[in-house]
Amino acid sequence: MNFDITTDPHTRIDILTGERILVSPHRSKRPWQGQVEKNVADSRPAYEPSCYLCPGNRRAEGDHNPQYKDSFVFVNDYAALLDADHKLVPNNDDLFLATPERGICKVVCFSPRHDLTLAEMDVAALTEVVNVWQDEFRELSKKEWIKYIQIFENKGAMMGCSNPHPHGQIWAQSGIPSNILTEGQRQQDYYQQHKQTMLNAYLVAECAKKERIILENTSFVALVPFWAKWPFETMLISKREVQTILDFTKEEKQDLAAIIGKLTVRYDNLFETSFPYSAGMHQAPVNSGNQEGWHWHMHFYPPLLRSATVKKFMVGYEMLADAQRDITPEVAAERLQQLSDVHYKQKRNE
Ligand code: H2U
Ligand code: ZN
Repeated sequence: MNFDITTDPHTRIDILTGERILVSPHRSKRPWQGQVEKNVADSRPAYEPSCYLCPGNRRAEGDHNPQYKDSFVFVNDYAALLDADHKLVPNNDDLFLATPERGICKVVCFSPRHDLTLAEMDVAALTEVVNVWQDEFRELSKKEWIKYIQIFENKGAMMGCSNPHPHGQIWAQSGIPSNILTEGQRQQDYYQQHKQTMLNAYLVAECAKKERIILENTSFVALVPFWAKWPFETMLISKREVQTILDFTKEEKQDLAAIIGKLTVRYDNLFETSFPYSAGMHQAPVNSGNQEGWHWHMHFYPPLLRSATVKKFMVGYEMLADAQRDITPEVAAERLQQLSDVHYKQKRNE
C-alpha cells in the first residue's frame, strides 16, 4: 500500500527545532462537521476602574499609569528577571548546574482601550505597537549584557493571561534560551550549506505550493507550518532575510501591523470568540556576534481545537514523547483560508 500523507499516520519534523510531530489524519478525515459553539458577545467597558493597565489607574504595587494615548510600557512590577549583576561563581559540578540570570521584564499596553484586542485595533494603532516593539528592542539591545530579547503576547484566560486589557510582554536577558539556541544552530547549519536562510527556502517552496498560506502582503507571509503542533498554529515569516525587528523599514512595519491585524481577525472569526493564543517573535540573539542564517519569524500558538471552549491538551503521550495532532496542518490552513477578513463583531453590527 502506498503511503498517503492526507490519511495515514506519520511523523513530521519541525525544521527549526528538529522536533518530531505525530500526525494522525485518519482520526479526523472529514474537513469539518462538528458544531461551532458561538460565544455570547463579551462586553467590556472602554475604561475599567479596577484594571491595573488602564490609563490613570493605580497598579498593584502603587505606581500610577499615565493618561497614555497610544501604547504604554512599564517595567513589570513582578518581573521574573531582575537587573542585578550577580557574580558568576565558578561551578565545576556536573550534576547540579546553575548560572545567574540577569534581565529586564516589561509590560506593553497595546492600547488605552480596555475593550480592544489586536484583532479589533486599526492598522494605524497596530503600527504604533510595532514601533514600540522596535524602540524597546533598540534600547534594550544597547545594553551589552543583554543577549536575547523575547517579545510576546499571552492572550486569554485559557493561556493564563491575568487581565483582558490588550497587552504583551518583553523579557530581555543575559542568557540565550534553549529554544533560540536550537533554532539558531539549525538555521546556521542550513545557511552554511545552502547560502540562503532556511526560512527563505521554505517560504519560496510554500509560496509555490500555496497549500498552507493564509495571508500574504508585500513584506510578510502568514502560513500554517508543515510541522505545526497546535491545531491552528501559524507563523509569520518576513519575505526579506532580516534577523531582527531593527531591520524593518517603515513599510515593513506597516505590513507587519496589517498582517497581524488580519491574522488575529481570522482567528477571532474561526469560532466567533476572542481567540486565545501565545504569540511571539523569534529574533536573532543580540550582542552575541554573527548570527548567520537567522531569519525573523513570529509563532502563534493557539490552544483551541474545536470550538470557543474545547481546547487541545498537550498531555500524556505529548508530555512524555512527541506532540500529536489529528486535524492535519493542511485542513487547518484550509479552514483559516476560508474565513472573512471582517471581524465577526463588526459584521454583527452592520
Ligand atoms: P499576563 O500577560 O500574563 O497577564 O501578565 C501581565 C503582567 O502584568 C504580569 O507579568 C504584571 C504581572 O506581573 N503586573 C504588573 O506589572 N503590575 C501590576 O500592577 C499587575 C500585573
Ligand atoms: Zn484596562
